[in-house]
Amino acid sequence: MQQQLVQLVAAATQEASGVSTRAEMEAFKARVVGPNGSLTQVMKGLATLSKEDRPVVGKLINEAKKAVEELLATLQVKIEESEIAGALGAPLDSTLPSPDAPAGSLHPLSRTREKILSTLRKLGFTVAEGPEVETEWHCFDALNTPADHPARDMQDTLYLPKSFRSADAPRKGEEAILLRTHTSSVQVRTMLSRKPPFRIVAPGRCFRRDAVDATHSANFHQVEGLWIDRNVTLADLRGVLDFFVKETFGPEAEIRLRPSFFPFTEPSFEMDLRSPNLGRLSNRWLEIMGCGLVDPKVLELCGLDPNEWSGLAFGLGLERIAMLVHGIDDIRLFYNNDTRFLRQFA
Ligand code: FA5
Repeated sequence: MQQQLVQLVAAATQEASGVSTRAEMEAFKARVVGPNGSLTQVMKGLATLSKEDRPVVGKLINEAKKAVEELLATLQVKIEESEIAGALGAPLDSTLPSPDAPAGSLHPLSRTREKILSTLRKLGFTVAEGPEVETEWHCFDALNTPADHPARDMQDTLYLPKSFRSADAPRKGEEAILLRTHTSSVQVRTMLSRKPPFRIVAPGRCFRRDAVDATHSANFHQVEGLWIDRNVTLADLRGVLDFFVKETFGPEAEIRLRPSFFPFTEPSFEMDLRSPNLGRLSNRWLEIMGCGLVDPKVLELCGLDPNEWSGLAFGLGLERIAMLVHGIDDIRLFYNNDTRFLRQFA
């Protein structure tokens, strides 16, 4: 019987090599494992064997059955592939992208960020980055923000446990570590690490303990601009901001610098924008960013001689710009990942 089984598997293997269609495979299957198939007949003979021979032959039958099942599985794959190739008119290429996956598109915040960066690149600004986990010194002290300034209050700043330290944070005593509240910390890092003159633009995430509403989020994005050179003036600031606003909101857009206060700029301004292209907000003055000339104290704290160097700086909220450009009235829509919202910007 062992000999019979070996021959049976050999014959089945030989026969399988000639099978090329689904109908031929079904017929082959019936001839071997169907009710009257060759292997089924051998299995029926098992009952006639002695009690001693049965386990030995049973094992051989199982092995033959397994070999036939493998032949059938291989045939199944071969036939499916040839059927697909027939339908496609070409061999199957499983590395091709699925036709069902629609192309994605940039998130409206990424799109707005790219537009802002490309506008500022035209004016010679290059992109700079800094850590989101920042030291208190980079976020506040170096920006002339004394320890009792409200911006450092535990109420609106997210401090991290003392045990947590960012990889490049200087290990100075007990200095507090926090999630940066603005991208102005990148100004400090750039002044400390680069030799002027330079113009940088720093996009990135910021974190504040602000109550979330239609215009505020605890995690939002800013874009910071810094230009350090000799004899940088308010005329340069106005020129940069006017160009930025016209590129972003159209050539009719106007700007207004309204005196304000930031500890790290002197003089400081809120920049307002007015444009006829803003739907229901058209022709109204809208506050969109803080700006000013870099305070000489900040230059000094960052190792630059204020008698030689001067600078301008500005910082805007990315969400605020994207909301104005697209007429979006709730900041939370940016973070919900609802594809019905996102698809409108594809
Ligand atoms: C600052 O953060 C200054 N560092 C900006 C600056 C840079 C001034 C350089 C001068 C020179 P302010 O706190 O106003 O300023 O924030 C700037 C912008 O960030 C705001 O106009 C607003 O659009 C955005 N912003 C602030 N807090 C939130 C928030 N919780 N959610 C969304 N956007 C916010």
